[in-house]
Amino acid sequence: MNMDIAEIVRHFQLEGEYLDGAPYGSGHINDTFRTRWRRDGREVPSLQQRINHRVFRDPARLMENVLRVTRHLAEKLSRIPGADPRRETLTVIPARDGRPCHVDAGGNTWRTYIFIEDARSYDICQGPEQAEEAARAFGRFQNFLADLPGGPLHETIPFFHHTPRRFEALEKSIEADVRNRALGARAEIEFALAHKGMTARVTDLLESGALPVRTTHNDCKLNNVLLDDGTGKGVCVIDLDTVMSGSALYDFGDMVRTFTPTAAEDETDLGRVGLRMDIFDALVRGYLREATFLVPEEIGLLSFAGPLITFTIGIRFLADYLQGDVYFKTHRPDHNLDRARVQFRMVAEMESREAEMQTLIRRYASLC
Ligand code: ADP
Ligand code: GN1
Ligand code: MG
Repeated sequence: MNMDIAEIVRHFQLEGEYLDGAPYGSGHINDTFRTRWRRDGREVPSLQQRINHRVFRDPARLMENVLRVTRHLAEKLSRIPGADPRRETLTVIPARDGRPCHVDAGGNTWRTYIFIEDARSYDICQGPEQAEEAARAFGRFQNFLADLPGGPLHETIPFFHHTPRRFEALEKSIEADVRNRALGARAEIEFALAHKGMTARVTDLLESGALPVRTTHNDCKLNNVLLDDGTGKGVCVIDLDTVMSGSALYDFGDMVRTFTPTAAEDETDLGRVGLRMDIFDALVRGYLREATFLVPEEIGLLSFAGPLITFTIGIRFLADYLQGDVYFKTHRPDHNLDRARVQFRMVAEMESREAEMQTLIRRYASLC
């Protein structure tokens, strides 16, 4: 990454003396920087992001979504005694020309958010309490968006969680095998093809109207929620680029995918990859406390949501591996294949424990 961040920050409505900036976070898509400023004798951070425009084809419309969502959340928070809208939702700091983002000479779109201090995100869940807090934050986020005015948000990535379409893309990448990698990924390809039967279960129900379409986050990874350093409470849901119409099931499933594993998303030793049922328990408890809007049809499918999105992300990693690592950032050879393997291991683990998960969900759902 060779970007002149000092040049970029000049274009935003930021006061004080710029000190320095460095890459930040572990996201797979955008480029994030934390910059430091001296303001009124105090050192303060700020957050800049370059939107990946190969992934998000229309950054201007994406920013319209972000503004609608963050303003709605800030307005809700401003009516809750003790809540802090500048900390509990993202706040866009506009460019000097008043626009929500700045386009640099190379055609890259940049934005600035208030940096939320004394909080952080985690790649691996530290325990049940953390799972409960993070799940509550995502549940509350969905709840707040249930009455978002102004009609549906723009679709920033078409068919983002459409598992049958993701499966078709995988089939094409196996067929094309442009990097001659299919042979080395034989076991993963077999696993994927054997699971075709699960792919359309939720999309069919959404399309027939049997399941509700809601405004959802669509990337409910554990590392997309900031937790308070002091109290461990969920502070702010971040990474709003994929907030759009979707199913609460994919959001819940992404929490199961990223909260419950005993190892990292890209662990190379599969012997270390397992599912923590104590974390699943806490996540269900936290989520159902806030997601009071769920209908019985959704609750009945919660135990399937984890395997479904984990499989979906697994086939996306596998397809990207076969295509030559063109979508997700990779940091070593076979990185996407390692990620796909972990996802498939987790799918198998979740499938073998689905009855246990169902029992826990029923218990908490009956308490709500
Ligand atoms: P990506 O789309 O690449 O995943 P994110 O928007 O999730 O990018 O940001 C990457 C990381 O930067 C997050 O995991 C989080 O740790 C940190 N981060 C993002 N926004 C903020 C913010 N406003 N304040 C503090 N940290 C942030
Ligand atoms: C990407 O941006 P990040 O790292 O939060 C991806 C998600 C995947 C995730 C897998 C826009 O999320 O869909 O689930 O990686 N985001 C996009 O970890 O494709
Ligand atoms: Mg992220």
